[in-house]
Amino acid sequence: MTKDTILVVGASGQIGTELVIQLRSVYGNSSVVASDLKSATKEIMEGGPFENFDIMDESRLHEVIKKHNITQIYLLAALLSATAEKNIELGWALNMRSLSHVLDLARYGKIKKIYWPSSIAVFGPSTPKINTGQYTVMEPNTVYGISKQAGERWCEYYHNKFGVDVRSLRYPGLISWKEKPGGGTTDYAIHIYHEALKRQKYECFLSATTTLPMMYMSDGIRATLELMEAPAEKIKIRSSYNIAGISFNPEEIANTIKKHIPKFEMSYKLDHRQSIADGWPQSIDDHFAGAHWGWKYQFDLNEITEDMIANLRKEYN
Ligand code: NAD
Ligand code: AKB
Repeated sequence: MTKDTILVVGASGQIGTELVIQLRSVYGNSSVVASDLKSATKEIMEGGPFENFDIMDESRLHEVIKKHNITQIYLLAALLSATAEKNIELGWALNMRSLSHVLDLARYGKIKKIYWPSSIAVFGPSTPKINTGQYTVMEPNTVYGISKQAGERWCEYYHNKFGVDVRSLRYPGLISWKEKPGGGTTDYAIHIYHEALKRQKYECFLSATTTLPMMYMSDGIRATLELMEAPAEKIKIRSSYNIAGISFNPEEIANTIKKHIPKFEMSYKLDHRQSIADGWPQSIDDHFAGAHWGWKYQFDLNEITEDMIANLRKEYN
């Protein structure tokens, strides 16, 4: 059996920064090639191979695949919801073209397996908001959501038509402290911890009662590895799996922070991200992920707050 070599595209971002480290600890440092347009953390740059390239450049992608004998790709490069709304052409081009390059590599036998993340942004204002199901109305109203929904269709198509082993999760908003978030609507739930520690106050761009599905990064990374390591016959959904963690609104997260920083004050100044959030579900039904490959989240809101504050305190002290 040949050893797998993994390429992570978008390794310098919020998820890539943690995913590369976890993949290297499982598969070995030299078997995980990190790549991005910009440099990554010192730990990633010095801990194993790194390739600086633009995923839109298909010939460079082919060069990197050949150079490192890549067998699997984790494709993380994308414009997220808020950023993509500000540059819809780039949002669509990057999110779609990168996926189509990678799917074609697998179609023509150059790589064996793909991970590509989708998002709760595939749902839209007409989707039922509570316990949103795997199969439901999906009419996204952002360029990001449209690109994720189209991407899901392409993944399923390439699997059914060409036998491509592509796997995907509809991540909720991911909360983490190692890298700043990349321009999403759920980013407030990370900024709030930084501001609470730096200034004991935070001005939130979503309303106090905007409930969204969220998850701690360590759960998100574990879900990704569990999905990718599951036997192929267990992966019965080849568009993208709903996965759930917890749901909360800005007022609720602020209350957990006040337990650690009693002086913390929250104020609200809504911006364009409110209308994106208004189109998304409040909670997710992930029973297919549980039944097919055993998914269950671990971190609740109090545990997330405790861990975020403990780690960020070290940074700000
Ligand atoms: P991020 O913005 O933090 O990171 C994306 C990385 O891609 C950046 O380091 C960026 O430099 C790189 N990149 C951008 N354009 C590139 C290009 N042309 N070539 C190579 N690299 C390029 O994003 P993230 O939060 O780490 O998200 C990763 C993936 O997960 C995305 O597809 C996103 O839609 C999805 N996702 C994230 C979340 C979340 O809460 N973070 C939730 C749902 C889905
Ligand atoms: C965003 O807010 O854009 C992302 C996501 C939920 O896809 N965090």
